[in-house]
Amino acid sequence: MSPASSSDLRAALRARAAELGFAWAGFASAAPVPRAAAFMDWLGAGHHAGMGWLARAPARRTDPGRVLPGLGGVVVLGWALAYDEPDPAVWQDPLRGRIARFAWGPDYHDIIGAPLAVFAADLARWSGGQCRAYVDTGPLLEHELAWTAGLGFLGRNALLIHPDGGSWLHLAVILTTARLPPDVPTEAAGAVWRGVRANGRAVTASCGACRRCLAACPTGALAKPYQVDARSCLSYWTIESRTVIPAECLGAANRWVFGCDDCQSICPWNRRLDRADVRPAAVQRVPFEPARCAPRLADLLRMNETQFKEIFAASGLLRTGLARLRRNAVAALATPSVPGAPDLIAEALRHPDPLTRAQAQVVRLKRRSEEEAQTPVQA
Ligand code: B12
Ligand code: SF4
Ligand code: SF4
Repeated sequence: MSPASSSDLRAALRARAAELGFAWAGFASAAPVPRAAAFMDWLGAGHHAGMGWLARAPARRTDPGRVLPGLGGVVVLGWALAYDEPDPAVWQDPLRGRIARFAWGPDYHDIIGAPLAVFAADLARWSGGQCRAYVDTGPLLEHELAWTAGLGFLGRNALLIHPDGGSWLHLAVILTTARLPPDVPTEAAGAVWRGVRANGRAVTASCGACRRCLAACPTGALAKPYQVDARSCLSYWTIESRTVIPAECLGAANRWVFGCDDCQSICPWNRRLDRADVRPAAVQRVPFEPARCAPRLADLLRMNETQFKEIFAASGLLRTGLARLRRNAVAALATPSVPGAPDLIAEALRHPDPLTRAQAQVVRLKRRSEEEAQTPVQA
C-alpha cells in the first residue's frame, strides 16, 4: 500500500502505530522547537550536571532539521505502561531499596526498538523518503516535540503528561524527509481535553493549581517548576552519574537505588490509566516482582556479576552496571531508618571496589555528623 496524499499517509501512519502497540501518535512541525530558549537557560544554569553530551551542539538539539537535512515532518509516538502497585510490606521494608517503575520490566529501549523499526521501515517505503528513528537517545528534545505533536502537556514535574494516560509513558521520535503536516499542541487544541469528562466534569489538560510533585521531590530538584535541576535529582545520581553521590542528596532519598518516581507517583494524572473509559487500548502491564523492583540492600552490596545478570536479565539496570547499583545501595544506607546500617557501611568500607568504599565513606561521615548534631552538649 502507498498512501496517495499526505493526509492519507498521516492516517495510515496512525493506524500502523496503533497496530504495532503504540498508544498515541502525533505529528510535530519540522521547524525549530518553540521553547528552545528555555533549554538554553537550563544549560546555562548548569542544570544538566555531568551530562555534558546535552550541551554539545545545543542548537542542533532544538532544531530537528539540523539532525536530518531536508526534514519534512516529525512523528512522535507514545508507548503506555501500567504498573502493578508495589506490595506495601515489601516497598516499605526499610531493608530494601527501590527501583523506579520504568526499570521493573525489560529495558524500554529494547521493547520499543523493534516495533519502531517496523514503523520507520513502513514510513520510508510508503513515502519514498528517508527516516531516522530514536527512543530517548537521539539529539532531540522529545518533550517539546511530543507537546507540539499534541501528545500531552508538560507538567510541573518536567514530564510529558498525556491527558488520557498520565506520565508513565515513553516517547519515540521519527524524523522523515516526507512532508507531514503537523498536529496542534495539546493546550492549543482547547483548554478542555478532547471532550473527555471525568464524572461528568470537563477535564482541562494542565496542572492547574496542583503543586504536589514539587513538595514530593525529596531533594528539591524541582525548585524551578517545569524543569529538573539534575544536580539534585536522584534519577541523575543513581542512573547517569559515575561518581560518588554527594552527602546533600542522601538521607531523605527514600531508598531509591535506581531512578526515582516520587514526582510521578504523587501525580493525579497517573490515576487515569485505572479508568477503563479513558485509558488507551494499547497499555502494557508490568508486574511487581520484589527481587527486581525492591531488592534487599544487603543483597545488592554482596551481589556478584552472575547473580546481577540473572536477577536483572534484560533490564535497563544492566546498562548502569553492578558497580553503580552497589554504590546506590550504599548511598541508601544514609537513610536514618535502615536497621543495621552501621554494620553494612563497615562491610562496604572493606569492599574491593573503590567506588563502593568511597560512597561508604561519604555515608559514614554524613551519619556521624548527624549523630553529633543530635548529641546534647555536656555542660
Ligand atoms: C536528560 C534526561 C533526563 C535528566 C534530566 C530530566 C529532565 N526532565 O530534563 C535526568 C537524568 C534527571 C532524567 C530523569 C528522568 N527521566 Co529522563 N530524559 C532525559 C532526556 C535524554 C533529555 C531531556 C532533556 O533534554 N532535558 C532538558 C530539559 C530542559 O528539556 P525539557 O524537559 O524538554 O525542557 C522543556 C521544558 O522545561 C519547557 N519549559 C521550560 N519552562 C517552562 C514553563 C512552562 C510553563 C512550560 C509549560 C514548559 C516550560 O521548555 C524546555 C525546553 O524544551 C529525555 C529524552 C530526550 N531525548 O528528550 C529523557 C526523558 C525525558 N526521561 C524520561 C524518564 C522516564 C525519566 C525518569 C522518569 C526516570 C526515572 N523514573 O527515574 C526521570 C524523571 C525526572 C524528571 N522529573 O524529569 C522520559 C520521560 C517520559 C515522559 N513522560 O515525559 C524521556 C522522554 C525518555 C523517553 N523517551 O521515554 N532524564
Ligand atoms: S525524579 Fe525524584 S529527585 Fe528527580 S525531580 Fe523527580 S522526585 Fe525529584
Ligand atoms: S503532581 Fe500536580 S503539579 Fe505535579 S505534574 Fe502532576 S498535576 Fe502537575
